[in-house]
Amino acid sequence: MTRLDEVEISKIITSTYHETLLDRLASDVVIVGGGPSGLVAAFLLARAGTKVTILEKRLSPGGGIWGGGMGMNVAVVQEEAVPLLTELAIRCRSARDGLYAVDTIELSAGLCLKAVQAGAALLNLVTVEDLCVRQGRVHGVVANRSMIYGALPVDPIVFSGRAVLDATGHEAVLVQALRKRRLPLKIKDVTECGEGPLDAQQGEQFVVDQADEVFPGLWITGMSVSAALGGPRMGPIFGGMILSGQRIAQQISAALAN
Ligand code: 48F
Repeated sequence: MTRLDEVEISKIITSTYHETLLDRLASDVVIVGGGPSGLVAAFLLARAGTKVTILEKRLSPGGGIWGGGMGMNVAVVQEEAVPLLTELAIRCRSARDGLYAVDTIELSAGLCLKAVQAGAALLNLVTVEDLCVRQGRVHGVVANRSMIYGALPVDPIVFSGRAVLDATGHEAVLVQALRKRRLPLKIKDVTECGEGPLDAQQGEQFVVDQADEVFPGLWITGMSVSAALGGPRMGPIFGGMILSGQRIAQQISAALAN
């Protein structure tokens, strides 16, 4: 067995982590939220050679996938999402009428694994609380350790990106940060209502069709789209999240290429 020195173990953790942190203070794309939509966007962008950093406030990324429906760890996806999941080696079992069952452990773990292996850096336990805006354009996010955020009077630090993606799910944290300042979004103002009542068919289409740039430098994907625009919620069906992440990756790639 290799001889162990506890301080050496701590040095490896500290130096490796800080090397990544230093490198990732400036990225091409900062993705806030490691749920299905953010992870899919991260995978596709990173695979295309884009420098992607995901900031996730919880210990475990995966967002709303893990619990499936009512804690039963099965996710349902539509057949349109199956080709991408198959490419990611995530198994989808045909159920009925164009619907497939996916083990949520395999889905969460698979999306995380593929995004990181494609080159995205995922920093967990980091809570994003605000945006940096200069000359009418988002150019970064303001973040703190999740354990510090809201608990201790300690200043945050900044992660910059040429593009920032709000993939924070039901909270649409970054869109709300702009709304609070009354900064002019390219979308209608729905500050009062947020998400609409559950309608799986409409909700799934909505998060794909409406995923877009909402302010110069800021894009939205997944449930953030519904939360930001007042679209319907959709319950435990995940194809829309996968396809929304795919759509926004294409948009961001095109924007960065210009
Ligand atoms: O909620 P989440 O899974 O968002 P999504 O990718 O997918 C939605 C579905 O899971 C589900 C659904 C399907 O029908 O309705 O809800 O749109 O993932 C959002 C991630 O963002 C993290 C949060 O912990 C979660 O992992 N997050 C939220 N706020 C912050 C954040 C924040 N301020 N800073 C960093 N991460």
